[in-house]
Amino acid sequence: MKDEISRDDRVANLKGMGCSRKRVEDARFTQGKGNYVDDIKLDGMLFGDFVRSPYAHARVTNIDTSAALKVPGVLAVLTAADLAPLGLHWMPTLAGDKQMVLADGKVLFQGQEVAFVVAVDRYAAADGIDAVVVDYEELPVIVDPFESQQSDVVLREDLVALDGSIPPGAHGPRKHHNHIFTWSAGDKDPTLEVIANAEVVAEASMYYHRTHPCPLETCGCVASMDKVNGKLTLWGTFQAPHAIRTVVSLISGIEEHNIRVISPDIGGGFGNKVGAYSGYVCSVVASIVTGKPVKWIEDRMDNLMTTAFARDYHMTGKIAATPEGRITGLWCHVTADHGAFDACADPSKFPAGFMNICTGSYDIPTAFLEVDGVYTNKAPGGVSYRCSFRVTEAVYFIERMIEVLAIKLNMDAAELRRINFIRKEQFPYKAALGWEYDSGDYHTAWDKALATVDYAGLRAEQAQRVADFKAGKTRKIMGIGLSFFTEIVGAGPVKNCDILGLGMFDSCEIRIHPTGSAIARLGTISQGQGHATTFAQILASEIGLPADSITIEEGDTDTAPYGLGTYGSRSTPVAGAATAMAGRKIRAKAQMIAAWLLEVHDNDVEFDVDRFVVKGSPERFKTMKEIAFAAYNQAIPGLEPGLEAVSYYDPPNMTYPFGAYVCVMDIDVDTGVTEIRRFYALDDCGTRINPMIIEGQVHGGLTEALAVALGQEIAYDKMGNVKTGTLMDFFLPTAWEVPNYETDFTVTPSPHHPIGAKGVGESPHVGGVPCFSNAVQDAFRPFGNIHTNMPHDHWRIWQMANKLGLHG
Ligand code: MCN
Ligand code: CUM
Repeated sequence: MKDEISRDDRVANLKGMGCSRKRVEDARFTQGKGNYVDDIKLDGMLFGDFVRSPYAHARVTNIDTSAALKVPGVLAVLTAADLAPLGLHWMPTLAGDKQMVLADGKVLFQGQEVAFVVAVDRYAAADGIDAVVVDYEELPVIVDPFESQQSDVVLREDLVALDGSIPPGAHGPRKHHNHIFTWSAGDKDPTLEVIANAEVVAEASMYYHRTHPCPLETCGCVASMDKVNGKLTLWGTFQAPHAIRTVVSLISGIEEHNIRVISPDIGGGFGNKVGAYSGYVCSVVASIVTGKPVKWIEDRMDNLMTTAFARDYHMTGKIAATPEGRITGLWCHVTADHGAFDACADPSKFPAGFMNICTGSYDIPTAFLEVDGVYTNKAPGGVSYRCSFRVTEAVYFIERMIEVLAIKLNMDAAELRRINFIRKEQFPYKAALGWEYDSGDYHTAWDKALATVDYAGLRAEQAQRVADFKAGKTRKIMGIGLSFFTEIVGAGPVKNCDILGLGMFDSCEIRIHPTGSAIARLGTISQGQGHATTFAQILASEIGLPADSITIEEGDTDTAPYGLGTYGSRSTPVAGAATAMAGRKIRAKAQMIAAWLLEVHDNDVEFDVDRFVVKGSPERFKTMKEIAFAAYNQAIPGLEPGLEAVSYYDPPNMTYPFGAYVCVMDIDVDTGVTEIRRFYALDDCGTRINPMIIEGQVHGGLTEALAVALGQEIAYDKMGNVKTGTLMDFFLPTAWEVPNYETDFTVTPSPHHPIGAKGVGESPHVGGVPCFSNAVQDAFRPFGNIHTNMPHDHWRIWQMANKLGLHG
C-alpha cells in the first residue's frame, strides 16, 4: 500500500495538540442555538423565587404567607418551618460550615433567602413575593471583620453552646463567637527572628476588596421529580455536576442512582457556580411537593448580592532583605471576611485556599502565614472569580510587597524580582510554605518580557515625564506596572485535596466507533473554556483519529464518568491527563490489533501520527481507522472485541504555570482617568494544546483583572446595604475600556503531566490584577506613594493625587 499524502499533511489533518483549531462550540453559540438552563421548558413547569431580606441583620419574628397563597397563580410558599421536618432548613457548605436554606429565626445578610414562592410563572411568583408579610426586628449590623472579632453581638447563635462557650469549628478552635478559624503555614519563630535581625524590613497593609465573578448567565436550575419511577433530574448551572449529585443524595436521602444531574451549556462560571445555593434545595423540595418540574433562575441583583463573592482579604505583611535586595524572610497575616456563613469553596484541608503560595516566584528561605476567618453580615461564598483558590490574593500580596520593598531599598522593582527568582536549576523547588513547584524558568520569561517592552526605554521615558510634570509641562504621569506570578493549579492529589470528603481526581472515558470516530466523556464541565475543542485535540494526538471525528461530552452524570468538575484551572491538569491516559490505553490495544493484522509481533509495530507501522518498513501499516474497524469486526485471538477505555487520574502534584506581565499606563492627575497604553502578557502553561484558546483565556482573564483593579467591587454601607447590586454600579468593562493585549509565551512543560500541560484559565487574572494595580501605584511612586488600596477608579485615583499634593 502506498501512502499518497505527506506525513505533515497527516499531522495537520488530525488537528491535534498545538493547533489553533477553531472552537466547535461556536457554531451553536453564534447562531443562538446554545442550550442554557433557562432554555429548558418542561410540561407543566412551575417557577420558584425568593422573598429576600431587606435587612443585613434582623430577627424574623413572623412570616405570614396567607395573602400570597391567594395571589392568582401562586401554588405554594415554603418557609424554614416547612423544611425543618425534612431537616432541609439548613444545608452543609463546602467549607464544613452550615448555612440556612431559608431564614431560620433570623437573617444575617441583605438579600438572604426568607421564603420560596412557587407559582405558574415568574410574574405570578413576583406578585406572590410582594404579598408575603415578614416581621423583622432589626439587630446591630457588623460589616467590618475587625469590629466583628471585638463585638458582643453574636452573629451565629447556632454556633454557641448552651453554656455560652464557643465550640470548635470545622477547622479547629475559635477565638471569639464571630471567629471561624485560624490557619497557619510555615515557621513562626524563625520568621520573626529573621525579621527582627534583618537590615531591611518593608511593611505594608493592604485590603483586597470584595468583588464578584458576575457571569453573563446567572445561577439557576430546573428540578423535576418523577414520582412514578422515583427519579430526580436536576439541570443547573453547576461547575461540578457529580459533586452536586452526591451532595443532593446525602442531604435528601434519595439514592444516588435515582438522581441525574445535568449541566447544559453554561454562560460563564468563573467560580460563581461551584457552591450549593438555596435555590437548588428549594426547587427540589418544591418539585417533590407539587409533583411538577420547578425552575429557579436568579436575576442580576440576586446574583450580585447573594451568590459567591470573591476576595475580601485584609493582608498585612513584613518582608526582610539584605541591603543588596536579597529577600530573607516573609511574614503575612490575613483577616478573611467570609460573610455570614463559611461557604468558601476550597479543598477541605485548606480553609484559606492556596494562600500559602504567597512567597510567589521567589526563593524565600523563611516564611510564615496566618489567616483568621471571620463572620460578618455579608453574603457568604468566597474563593470564586478566576482565583485558583486564593492564589489571586497571594500573588497580589507578594507582588505588592516586592514593590514596597523596592521603594524601601530605592531599587528597580524589575531587578529586585530578578535577583530573587527561584532559579531554573532549583526545580522541583520546595517552597518555605510547603508547596513543591514542578517546573519553571522565570529568568528566561522575565528577560523576554522586559526586552520586548524595552523596559530600560520605558523607565527613561518615565523619568523624563516626572521631570516634565514637576516643571509644569504636563499633567499626565506615567506608570509601569510589573508582575511576575506563579500559579498552583490542578487539584489534586487525592491525598491532599478533597471537597466534602470527595477526592479531587478526574476522569475520561473513550469509546471508539467501528468507522474510526469516537466519543469521549469527561468529569469536568466547560463554561466557556472550549473543552469540546481542546480535549478532542489531546485525543487526536494520542490516538491518531482526527479531532473533527471525536465528540466530547461533559456534564451529564448518567453518562459521564465521576469527576470533580471545572474550577481552579484543574481541567487540563487533571481531566486532560486522564484523557491522555485513556487515549494511551486505546493505543495499547490498537497496537496489539495492528500487530495481529500485520502478522508481526506487538513490539515490531510503532505508532506514527495516525497509524501503526512495522518498524523499518514504513510501507507496511494499519491506520487507526482500519484498526478501529477490525476491533469490532474481526475475531482477534486473545482479545475482546471493541475499543474503549476509561481513566481516573489522580495527579501526583499540582502544576505551576507562571507568567510575566507589563502594563504601561498614563494617568491624568486632574481627572484620575487612566489610559492603558500597552499591556504585554507572557504566559507559560507548559505544553500548549490550543494557542488560540489560550489567547482567548488570557484576554478574558486580563479583562476581568482590569475590572477588579480599576473599579469593580461589592461595597456595603454601615447598615449592610449592598451599594453595588446592579450593573449601573458594578463595573463591568466593555470594549471601550479594554486595551489591546499583546500575548506571548514560553514553554516549560510540567514534568509529571502525561502531556506536560499546565492550566491557564486563571493565570491572566492572577497575574493581571497586581500588574494593573502596580501600574497605578508606580505612576505615583516618584511622588511618595507606597501603597494605596484598590479599586483604582478615577475618583480614588484623583484622591491619591490629591493626598500626595499633586493638585495644589
Ligand atoms: N488549555 C490549552 N493548553 C494548556 C492549558 C489549557 O489549550 N496548556 C486550554 C484548555 O484545554 C481549555 C482552556 O485552555 O480549553 C482552559 O483550560 P484550564 O486552564 O485547564 O482551565 P479549566 O478548563 O479548568 O477552566 C477553569 C478556569 C477557571 S477556574 C475559571 S474561574 C474561568 C476560566 O477557566 N472561568 C471561565 N476561564 C473561563 N473562560 C470562560 N469563557 N468562562 C468561564 O466561566
Ligand atoms: Cu476560583 S474561580 Mo474558578 O476556580 O472556577
